[in-house]
This record gives sequence, C-alpha cells and structure tokens, in this order.
Amino acid sequence: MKTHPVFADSYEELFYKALRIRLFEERIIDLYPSDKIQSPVHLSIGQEAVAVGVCQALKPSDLLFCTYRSHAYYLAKGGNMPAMMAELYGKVTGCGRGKAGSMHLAAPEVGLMGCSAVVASTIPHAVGAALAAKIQKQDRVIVAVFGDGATDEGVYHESLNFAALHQLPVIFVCENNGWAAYSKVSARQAYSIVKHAGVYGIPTMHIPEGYDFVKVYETFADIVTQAQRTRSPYFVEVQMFRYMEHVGVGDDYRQGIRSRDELEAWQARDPLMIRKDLVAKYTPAVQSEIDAAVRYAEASPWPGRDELLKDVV
Ligand SMILES: Cc1ncc(C[n+]2csc(CCOP(=O)(O)OP(=O)(O)O)c2C)c(N)n1
Repeated sequence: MKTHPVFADSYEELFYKALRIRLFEERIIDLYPSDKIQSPVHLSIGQEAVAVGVCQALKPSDLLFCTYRSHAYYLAKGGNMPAMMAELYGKVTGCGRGKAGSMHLAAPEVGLMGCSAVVASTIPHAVGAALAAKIQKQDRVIVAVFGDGATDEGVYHESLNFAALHQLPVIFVCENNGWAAYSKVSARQAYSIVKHAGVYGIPTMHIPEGYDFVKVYETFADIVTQAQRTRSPYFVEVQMFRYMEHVGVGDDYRQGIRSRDELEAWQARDPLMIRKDLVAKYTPAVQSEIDAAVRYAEASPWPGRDELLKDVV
C-alpha cells in the first residue's frame, strides 16, 4: 500500500480514515435530538474497520453496492462529506438531492453505486454489474456488501448461484455482526455462512478480526488481486460488532437485548478506543472537516416542488 504523504505511515492513514467515519457518526448522534437530521439512521460505529479495509483495496473504477448501514462505505470510498451531511438533512444539495436519506446513499463518481433499505436487494444489482463488466470486458471488480441477515433471503442464494454459474468478477462481503435487528444469527440460521457460500463452488475466506483495518485491508487486497486475475467470484465473511442499537442513536444494552460484556470485549481490541495518541493527533482536523459539512448542510436550501418527480423513473 502506498502511503499518502500527509500520514506518517500506512497504519496512520487507515486509522485516520476509520476515525473520520466514527467522528462523523458521533456528530450525527449529537445532532439527532435537534431533529435537523430528517432521516432514520443505522450507525456503523464499531464496524468502520471493515469499510476502510475493503475500500482501501479498491480503485475508484471498482463498483460497490451496499446496504442502509453504509455511512462508512460512502466516506471510505471517497464520497463527498458535505453532500452526505446535506442528504441527511434532506437538503437539495445532498448526494440524492434530499430524496434518498441515510439509507439510500450513492456516489457513482467514486464507484458507490447504491444502497438500499430493502435487505439483500443490492446483491443482485452487484451481480448484474459484474455480468455487464464481463460482457463489456471491463477490468473492474464489483463488490456486494450485506449483513448476515441478508443471507436469510432467497435473492442472496440466487445471486451467488448466478455469479458462480457465469463466473462473474464479483466479491461478496458479508458483514456478520451477529444480529439482524433484534434477532441473533443462532436463532435464525442452521448453517455456517461461509461454509454454505462454498457450496456454490465459490472460494471463501473468513476474517474474525473485523476491528482490525490492517488485517481486513491486507486480506481483501489479495482477494481483489485474485478476482481481477481469475475474473470469477469470491466470498468473504467478516466478524464484527455493532456498538449502537439497530436503528437510531441510542444503544440496546439496557433493554437486555445484547450484553455489555460482549461490547467491552470488542472495544478492548478496537484501535479507535486504544490508540488515544492518534485520536488526539487527528481529531482536530477531522472535526473541522465535519464542522464545514454541517455548515454546508445548514446553509443549503430545501428541495422545491419542482424536485418532486425529478430523477424518478
Ligand atoms: C426484504 C426485507 N425484509 C425485512 C426487512 C426489515 N429489516 C430491516 S433491517 C433488518 C435486519 C438485517 O440485518 P443484517 O442484514 O444482518 O444487517 P445489519 O442491520 O446487521 O447491518 C431487517 C430484517 C427489510 N428492510 N427488507
């Protein structure tokens, strides 16, 4: 990995990118009681390392399809921060002109093709893009990101089968945080996600250390190289932990849904919690970038009536 000149080394570059996402989402938490953010929010605090590691291994021309929990991917893939904040405010300068909200972010100029509130619905879009890449002989790879809950859906299985059958250059990334809303993996699934994906003849990888952006980046960079060479699918399952509640800016520990012990065990390994020296070093620059994004969102106009049917087909 070539280190950006403003960072001491590649570790600090990845750390900065993860910190930028965490502080952005913590700002959402601060702003939320004001009702200025009009959209429901699914925060990825605790899961940033996976988005950072995956996106670091991709080029802008590689395409990404994600879920409603994708603030981290939008920022890690290079999406414009003020346009994202304006989108959360519902303003016309937002990346979806105020119509998309937090759950439907897109930044096609940097390869983030779309996110959706409908679980598993962007997986076939990624497979379709991979089919187009194959037919048009493009050298890009396509990445589909989804949660463990998406593997409960029929379209997930149809997508894996189609990608394997037609040997398409798509990398499936399953973010396994152990929960689909308030339902545990162990209460829903009789299968191991990664072993089951292998049944389609797709090579698989399991990464238990979803808190470790270096491990995710290095592993994923090898997978991208392999997918580019073979022009065939690959499947990665990453173990991770969502710190906040499923949707909203609170947590779900008091309700007894998840245990604080589990949270604390992940936090004890989380570089953003441990490396207080680097947090102190990079926080001022990140906070001023976020301040500017908030000012932009607040100063931006609302969409007019003329926007209602624009871009709607
Ligand atoms: C097709 C469909 N079924 C059900 C829902 C309701 N729903 C919203 S989020 C969610 C949980 C999905 O969990 P997972 O895919 O593991 O992602 P995570 O929220 O953990 O990131 C469900 C079932 C939905 N949005 N779409």
